[in-house]
Amino acid sequence: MLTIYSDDHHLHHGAAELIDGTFKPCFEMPSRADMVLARAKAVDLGPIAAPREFGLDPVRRVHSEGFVRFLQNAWSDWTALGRSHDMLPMTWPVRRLRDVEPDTIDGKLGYYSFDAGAPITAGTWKAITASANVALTGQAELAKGARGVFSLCRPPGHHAAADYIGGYCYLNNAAIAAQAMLDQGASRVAILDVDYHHGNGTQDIFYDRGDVLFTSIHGDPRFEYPYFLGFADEKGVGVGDGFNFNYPLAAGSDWSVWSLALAAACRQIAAYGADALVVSLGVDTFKEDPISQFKLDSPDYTRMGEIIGRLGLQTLFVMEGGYAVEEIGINAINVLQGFDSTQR
Ligand code: OKP
Ligand code: ZN
Repeated sequence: MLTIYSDDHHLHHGAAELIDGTFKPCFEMPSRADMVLARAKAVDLGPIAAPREFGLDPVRRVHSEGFVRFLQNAWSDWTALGRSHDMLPMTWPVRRLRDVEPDTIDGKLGYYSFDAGAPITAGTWKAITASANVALTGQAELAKGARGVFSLCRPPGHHAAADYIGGYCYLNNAAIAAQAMLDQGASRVAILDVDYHHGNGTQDIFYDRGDVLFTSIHGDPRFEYPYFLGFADEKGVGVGDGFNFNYPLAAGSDWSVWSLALAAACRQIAAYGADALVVSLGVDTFKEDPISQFKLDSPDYTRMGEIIGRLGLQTLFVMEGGYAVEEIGINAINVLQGFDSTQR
């Protein structure tokens, strides 16, 4: 399988995230992508190519104009105040507060985010646009006829919605790629989000649409981040009604439980009649993941890839989470090797 990768992800390296009421070094760190790349090379997964530049038009197909402007200008607005440390928000427009974009960067930072888990640094804009280009280049290679492509995105994207960042995510790489497929002629695209956390951003972007089916298997929001989306009764609205499926699972879920949800999700994807599939590939479902509570083991990821491969769809894998850095490469690449093993 072809891997798309850019070294520009190194430009994004947050110092700390607010977690459990305290600042801790960011779990989402550059070595994650380095480990996945190293494993792809070690097992000779296939060629590795740099992304092409797609500009901001495909990004604006998914994200709002004001949000993209905010991200593009954020660091210069911040440093203009004499600050050189990472940006983090601290005030959010929750229930009954006004929906008005503030003039100042501190106000904008809260307006365009939903948590303090996504620091903006000097290199963040360059890294997130490179990450989107990695997804778009993978999509372009798929359009040329590849059966499967791996977009080794970092930073991840599935918590980012049309107009907010959060949970280590800025631009929604999977959503941008899915929209590009539609813009180039696909009628129906399915997104399967296997990251441990619910893909609230992706769900939100496509919630009122019937041309994208979104399905996600994740820690039940009753106990797990992002807490405020990802329940089983979220089915879509309007023409999108019936095109959203969530599988919230209990803490401690292992492959025997997780694979039942995957089988159900795959039945829905098959019934949908998608032209292509985007997989939000998080491997934070791993038993040793430091911030997660599922119990998948490394061989389970191979099985996951085989089951996805048996759908017989052109598939773009977009890297999302996974914080057990030692094993992230093994687990992510196992999925891709499992997928490739179903190719004839
Ligand atoms: C990003 B992705 C848990 C705090 C969680 C944010 C997690 C973001 C995960 N106590 N903080 O979906 O892997
Ligand atoms: Zn995750």
